[in-house]
Amino acid sequence: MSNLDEALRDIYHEVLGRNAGETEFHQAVREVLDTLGPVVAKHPQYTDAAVLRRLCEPERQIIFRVPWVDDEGQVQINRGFRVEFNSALGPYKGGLRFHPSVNLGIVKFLGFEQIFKNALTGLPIGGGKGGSDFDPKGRSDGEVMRFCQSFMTELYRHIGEYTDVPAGDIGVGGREIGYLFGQYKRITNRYESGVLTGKGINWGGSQVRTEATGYGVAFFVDEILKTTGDSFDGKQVVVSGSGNVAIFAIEKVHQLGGTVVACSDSSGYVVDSKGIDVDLLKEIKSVRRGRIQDYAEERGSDVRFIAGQSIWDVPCDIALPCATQNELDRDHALALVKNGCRIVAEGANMPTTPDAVKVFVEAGVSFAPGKAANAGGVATSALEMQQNASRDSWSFEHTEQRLNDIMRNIHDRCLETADEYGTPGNYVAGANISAFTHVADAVLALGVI
Ligand code: NDP
Ligand code: 2IT
Repeated sequence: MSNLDEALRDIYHEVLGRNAGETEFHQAVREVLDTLGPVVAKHPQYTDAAVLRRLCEPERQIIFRVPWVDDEGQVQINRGFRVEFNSALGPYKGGLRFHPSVNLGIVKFLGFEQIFKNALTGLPIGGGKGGSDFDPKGRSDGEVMRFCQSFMTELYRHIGEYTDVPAGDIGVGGREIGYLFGQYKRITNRYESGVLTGKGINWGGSQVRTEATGYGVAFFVDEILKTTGDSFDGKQVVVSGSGNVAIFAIEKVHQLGGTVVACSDSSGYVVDSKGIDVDLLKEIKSVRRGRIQDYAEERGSDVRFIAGQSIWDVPCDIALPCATQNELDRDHALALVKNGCRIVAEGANMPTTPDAVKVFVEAGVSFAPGKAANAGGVATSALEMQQNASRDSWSFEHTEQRLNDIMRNIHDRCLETADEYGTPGNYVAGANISAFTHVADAVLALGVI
């Protein structure tokens, strides 16, 4: 417990008491509260109207049974979640995660982060998140479809283009969004495109949504580099994960002149000093749904696969954690700093533990938190909603330009806010304060609801 002001400490204890055992949610709240002291001191109206306490309590939490039949004819039971956290700025917006580790605390940490991330985009979207403890790994297309249909058979009554708009996250990509949208359309008899984002290009999706999170992370890092007149040229980059976010972060880093020398999945990592071959990676991970070890085997002899070890031991100038929460701890941070890493930007949500963030800040490493650096995905989802609402579709170039502008604006707003509140260069404080004041003013304006 560092320097939490008394009022903020009370809120934190209320969150701990009310949400026992939800450690990731506690961590996400704590990280925001830790930076808000100067804001609540300057603006007593936020405390008077209990804005923070309201932001820490979801507007609605839905938990439901998801029964489905596997390929052997066995009945399987999973648990589904949708946490509709805050709708002061717009309909609840945030992804669905299908992973065996999903529980209420995980969904709440993600939903809480999403409120602030979505506020930073400047677009009219509230915060929410959902998912299931369903594990898609090793499941057939038919099993995934039946699971998605059962999941939507309950979820459909809670969502809508003006209510709550889910999208993908870990384990949920284009295939799953297709099955979910199909079932929603069938149950409601409405072609309500704006009810889900991440749709296919020929049935209501947006150009660049697939690429957006990873591209956005690379654009954000490019802005950090530009603050010192630097660029990606000649930079060695390490990216953890090899899913949607990681793949497109790697692609854009290469386009901007950097070299990604390592990436990973939950079984280990590969080192490819010539630079990761993104086309091969896409083929193995997205098309064949294979393992990162296959990459090493197919790419050739100078590529090593290292099982079960930390990717953060690989020397780099820039580290982009793009896999999952708490994947980068204090020891990993110390190793990165020792090896000369100068920039860390979170493609994943909360991948860096609080102790690791401290190591980076003390070492003068530029550290960009996920709610700023990975906001490009949800921002492009909001652009998809705009296109759906106007029954229009934009070109790749136009949409990518919008994404680039949004990421630059978020970057600049973080730095300006950090300056204004006396923590120059601190992207964590800048992101939290800027997002909080934006959403808090809307919460105040709407009264006690
Ligand atoms: P994917 O399912 O496409 O990929 C996830 C990647 O992370 C895989 O390489 C996976 O390895 C690895 N991974 C997942 N869980 C673990 C774990 N417990 N331990 C180690 N590795 C793990 O998901 P995304 O790329 O979409 O999401 C990655 C991160 O980015 C998540 O934190 C997500 O919340 C965040 N994010 C995603 C956005 C999006 O638009 N998709 C937007 C903003 C943030 P394996 O295959 O072995 O499981
Ligand atoms: O964490 C995230 O921002 C996402 N998974 C994307 C959410 C969205 O609605 O596009």
